[in-house]
Amino acid sequence: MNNADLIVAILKAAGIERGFGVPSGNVLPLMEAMRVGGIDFVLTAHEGSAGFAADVTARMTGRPGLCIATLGPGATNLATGVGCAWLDRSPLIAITCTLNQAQLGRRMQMWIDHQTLFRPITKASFMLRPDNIADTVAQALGIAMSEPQGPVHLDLPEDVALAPAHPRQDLHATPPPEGDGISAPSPEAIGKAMDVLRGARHPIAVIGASAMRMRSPETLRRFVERHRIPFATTTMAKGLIDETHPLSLGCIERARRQLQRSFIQEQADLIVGLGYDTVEVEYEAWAGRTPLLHVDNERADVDPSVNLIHEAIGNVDSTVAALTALDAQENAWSETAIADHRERFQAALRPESGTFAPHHAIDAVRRVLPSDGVLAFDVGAHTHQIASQWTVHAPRTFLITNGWSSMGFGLPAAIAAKLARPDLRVVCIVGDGCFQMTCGELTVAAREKLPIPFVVLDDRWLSLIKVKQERRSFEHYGTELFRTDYPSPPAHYFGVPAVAALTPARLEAELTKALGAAGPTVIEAYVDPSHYSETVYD
Ligand SMILES: Cc1ncc(C[n+]2csc(CCOP(=O)(O)OP(=O)(O)O)c2C)c(N)n1
Ligand SMILES: [Mg+2]
Repeated sequence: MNNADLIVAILKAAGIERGFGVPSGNVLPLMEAMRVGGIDFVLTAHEGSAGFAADVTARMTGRPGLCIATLGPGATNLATGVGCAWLDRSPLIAITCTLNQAQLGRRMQMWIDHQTLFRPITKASFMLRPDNIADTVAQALGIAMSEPQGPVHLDLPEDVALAPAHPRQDLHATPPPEGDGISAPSPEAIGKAMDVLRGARHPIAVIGASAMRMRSPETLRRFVERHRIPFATTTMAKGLIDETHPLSLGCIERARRQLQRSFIQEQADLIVGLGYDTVEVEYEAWAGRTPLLHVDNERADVDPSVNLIHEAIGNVDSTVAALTALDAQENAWSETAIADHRERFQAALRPESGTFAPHHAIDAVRRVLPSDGVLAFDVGAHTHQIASQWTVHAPRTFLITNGWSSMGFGLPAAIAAKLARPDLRVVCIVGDGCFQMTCGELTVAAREKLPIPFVVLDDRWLSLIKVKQERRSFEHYGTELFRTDYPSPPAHYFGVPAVAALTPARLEAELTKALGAAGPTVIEAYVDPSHYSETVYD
């Protein structure tokens, strides 16, 4: 057994089933160990996608993701995906396979200092040495899985990978990571949170991205039902409670955000941030002067303008459970007021349009995808529209990055989700700008024979940036993707069939066909982005 075999055995014992990456000669010993040791190596077109795919694998499985790259440019490419796991708090192990130990630090082809590169975007970065493999890999897994979860980088020199494993290092030294290591808030902090809740007549709960990592997200539903508290979510937290729930207000800080802001600021007398991570959107953007009770495993990062009256910091599961155990609290909400607001919000997202609009396309996809189906999507004006418009029914069925918020997330996210959960239907929606950035990843879906429909919202613009130009009275400049119309997509991209959809009905028909196909399909929906100027960044 060499050290690469030992690393693979430890990762496998931690529940890792596959890793994503792009090889070089230096990576081959690790890849061979993966082949023999039973962790699949999934070749991606770009290392950034390998990072995104590893992040999403962790979200879908609850176990760390794995991504692999060569040194230098492989590492810098990988960093784009690792950064996603850093700001979105996903546990993963990123391995860069580098030169032999004696060559490190010299002026040599491709070499840069990986520890310096990865330090700002990981929880830790370690150099693997022949005598520290088992302990370091076990430590890396423990760090990645402990709260707040995140990526850990391992640098693996080629001679270390190939050296025989040290006889004193064995797998039994590496317990699989368990527990999030965060204790409940103090009884005083919980008691004060209860007092705050008791005093509210119009409380609103706003669920955020930390809550995605709760052991029992169903406690959230019990909490809002117990006290009859209307709830909204951030983009990433959608689906932790089924959004068809009568207490659901929808998503904040996305399309038609002003309607959500004014409802909260005018109607609520208390905001309860539940697992709220300000990385998605800072409280001061939408909370006004409404009193805020912050429940999370970390203190809130707030501007002094925020009326933060109490923080219950500690394990979110136990805090929410404790608040749920409190006697049911009366409040002054009427169900009609909540339902009316929800309807007004949803109607405003769908302005009249004589053309095929993004909101038509998004509704068409929702109609076809079953309620337990997974939507992976990308970053742009379409993200804002989808986040506000799409109804999510279950956790882990709505995959987006909103902390890192990087273009290029959608395709690898859909691929990783389908590989992790082949039993679920998976659809990907991407903007045309994002598609241009990452369309090479279609080959991964084709190679793995994944029946994923990739719906490209072909609007000829970097629409989000175009809308921002309009809001700031700048000219449209450098944001148009195509000047001329083109009548139909090519027959295929890298062998993946491509079809056009010019109407919602055609999109639904093509989607239904694509979900039953033997491999991926690209569906190019030619949409008119005009309504974004009204609905996005309002
Ligand atoms: C890696 C990266 N580069 C740039 C941006 C800034 N950005 C955000 S959205 C966007 C436009 C995306 O265009 P498209 O995919 O066509 O989506 P649309 O806005 O048209 O819906 C850009 C350039 C980003 N978030 N990530
Ligand atoms: Mg676009």
